[in-house]
Amino acid sequence: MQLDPYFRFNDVSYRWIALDNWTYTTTFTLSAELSVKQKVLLVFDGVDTVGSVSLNGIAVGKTNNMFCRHDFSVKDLLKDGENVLQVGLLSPILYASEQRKAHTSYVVPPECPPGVQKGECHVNFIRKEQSSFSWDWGPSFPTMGLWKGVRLEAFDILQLVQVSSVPLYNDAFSQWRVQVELLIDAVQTARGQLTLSIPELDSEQTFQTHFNPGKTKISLFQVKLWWPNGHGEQPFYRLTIRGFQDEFLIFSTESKVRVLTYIPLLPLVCRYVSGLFSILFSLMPDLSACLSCSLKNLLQSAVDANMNALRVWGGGVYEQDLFYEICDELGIMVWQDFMFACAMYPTETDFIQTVREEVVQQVQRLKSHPSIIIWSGNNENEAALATDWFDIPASQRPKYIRDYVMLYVDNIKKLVQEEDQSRPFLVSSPTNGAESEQEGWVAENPYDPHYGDVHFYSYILDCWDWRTFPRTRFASEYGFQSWPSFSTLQPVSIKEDWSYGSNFTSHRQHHEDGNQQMILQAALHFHLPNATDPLKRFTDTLYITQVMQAQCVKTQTEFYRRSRSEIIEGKGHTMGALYWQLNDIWQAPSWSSIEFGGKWKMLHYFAQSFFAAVFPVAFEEDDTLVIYAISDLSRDLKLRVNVFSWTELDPVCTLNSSMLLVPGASAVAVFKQPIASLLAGCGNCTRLTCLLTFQLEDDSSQQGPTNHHFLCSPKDAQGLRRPNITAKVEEKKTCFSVTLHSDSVAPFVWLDVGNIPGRFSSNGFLMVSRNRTVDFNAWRPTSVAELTASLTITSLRDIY
Ligand code: BMA
Repeated sequence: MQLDPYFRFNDVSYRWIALDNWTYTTTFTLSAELSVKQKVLLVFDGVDTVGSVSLNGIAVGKTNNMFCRHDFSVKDLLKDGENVLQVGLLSPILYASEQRKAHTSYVVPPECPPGVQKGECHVNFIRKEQSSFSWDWGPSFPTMGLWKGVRLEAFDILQLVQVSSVPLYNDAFSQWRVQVELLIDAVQTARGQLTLSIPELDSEQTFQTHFNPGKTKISLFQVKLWWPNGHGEQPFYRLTIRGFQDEFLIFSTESKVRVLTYIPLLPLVCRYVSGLFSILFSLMPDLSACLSCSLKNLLQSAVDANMNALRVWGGGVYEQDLFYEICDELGIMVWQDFMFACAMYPTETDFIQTVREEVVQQVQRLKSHPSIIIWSGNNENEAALATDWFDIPASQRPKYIRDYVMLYVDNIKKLVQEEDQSRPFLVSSPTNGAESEQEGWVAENPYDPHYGDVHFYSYILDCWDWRTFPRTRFASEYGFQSWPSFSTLQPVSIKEDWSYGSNFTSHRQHHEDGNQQMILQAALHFHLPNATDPLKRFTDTLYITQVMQAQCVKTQTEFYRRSRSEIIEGKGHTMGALYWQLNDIWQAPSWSSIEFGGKWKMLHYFAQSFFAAVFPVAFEEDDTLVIYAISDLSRDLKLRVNVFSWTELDPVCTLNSSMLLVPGASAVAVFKQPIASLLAGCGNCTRLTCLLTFQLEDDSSQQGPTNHHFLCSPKDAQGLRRPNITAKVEEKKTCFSVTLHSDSVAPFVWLDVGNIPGRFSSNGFLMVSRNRTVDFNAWRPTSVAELTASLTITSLRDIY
């Protein structure tokens, strides 16, 4: 049997692990240096989840919240020589179920996840990553263990537990200033002196102070602002803090300070937010070969696809420090949820108490990161109540609403605002914001496009029809599933799994009817694969799901981006589009645009274009073709439209618009023509025989990517032929190039080099030229021979 937990059906085979209790034991010898210190703390940065800690056989404390850091004072329990540390961990499944049983007064739904998820019940009763009991894109792996660092910390007088800094705007001086906060643990109160310096600013400030246990706040330093990706720089300063007592240095620490530009997101958003959600980065961090490189790679992939925002979603975990550090550096704005998702939660004192501890600790840990632009209380819990996901009897509704307000408003919101005045707090997502508040925090319809943010999913309606999408103020979730590529699935499957109807294929699908929905959506516009070779048919099917997903999310995102500057029937000014979801935690179908392992799906390549700073989008309204120029920059732009026939690689005709000023941060119509008149002026073109490409230009060159518009579904296209694309791989200085030659117009040209990790400069494109060269950046050493042998090229006409 393969031991890999991700192999085939091992998620179910390994269920016993989380049904058992486990004990971690280690021994260590106390160093002479530590043994003489006045205070010694045993620190756990994270215990997952329900644990009892003992040292040398004596109980030192308990844990029941994986999001909390714990420290236990252990000076008196330590021995010279060998010490034995034990952490006993209870099964999270059994613990959750016990908690549920003890909660007899009323039900806290949902009791269990839908059957298709093959998950565990009552996850809302345990402060643990909510998706670890399964989700609609993830397996049930209720992990247990010490998921972060464990160490001894020792000191004589005091130690700094946390240094944080937040920006505050000083109205009197019209300046941004940094407020530095020190969290101190002290054996006793001590008088001393504190020196804070930022060498880059040539600035040093010294204070006489009392080092008390708890918080010390200091406001100082005028600094430069941090801007999101695409809008400016991400400068930082090195802040040195030194504490002295009687001239002796008692501590010294250095941290990075960045000052967030205040970007009010809701209800007014002044800059467009484009990007997506990330789910938790890794299910089992230890299984990622190189955690920091894959994390960096993942976030760089987001930036390279022109995203400037990510949401750390409430069903996962508060990410590790490195995640936010990289976001700070790359200019990625983070929408940070608190870890509550798609459920009601208990409000007993113990539960609220541990949540309060979690919230304070996490805000203190994270608030220095300028990348975090907003806190949000939960994922979809307002919507769950408002639209009655859990069939709560009307008579009991007030009780659930009271609990909801108590948890997110009276506790979490209040605590966050005490800890951090520099950022807005949203109670839920989606929400109507101030309107929800007026309606008692649970709006009648939290999905109302007139207010706040909206989540919108529809798998049945035709995703090529923009009329089906809500013209929302902020599209904070939308998306479509697709399958990952064969090279991602192959290592965790065997031959008998490689068909769309196999047990494996249905086992990995955790969203009800998901596999069927993908095929039906694809069939609206494409011929489905019909190869007689079963493996080809399977890989072609994976391909068509990716084509469908990429095209659906493209259409929807284009609709949101072009809706930024207009209000129609009271709706519009869409100021953000965050699609669901960035990455995967196993090899399975999901809404992600990046596969498990980091390979870009076709959608991610599409995002590179549809999130570009300058981009043209086309749509039809009453048989009229309308093209908008979307631009984050103020530019004089003109439009060039090329009309191609499906059979020819040279344009049938070309149309040019005159130059028009497109103001920065706007979307404006630059072209409008009835399709009939457009086609009449263009050879023998009909909707079935021709298609359009179009691009924006300034006086000298093309601005932004080329886009295209199909005048019919590709399955109805007349003249679409097999393109017989050939490729030549060559080695260049820093990458490889792949030069393609095509016999005819080819939509959705997909290059795949199997399990050679890396990325193409562009992929999934429409080929309307005989030759095209793309680059391949490999993430490990490879060769022309290996790439040539691995390369497969698929385009739409190759699958039927
Ligand atoms: C959203 C998310 C997740 C879910 C996704 C797809 O609502 O918040 O709960 O995975 O939809 O169903």
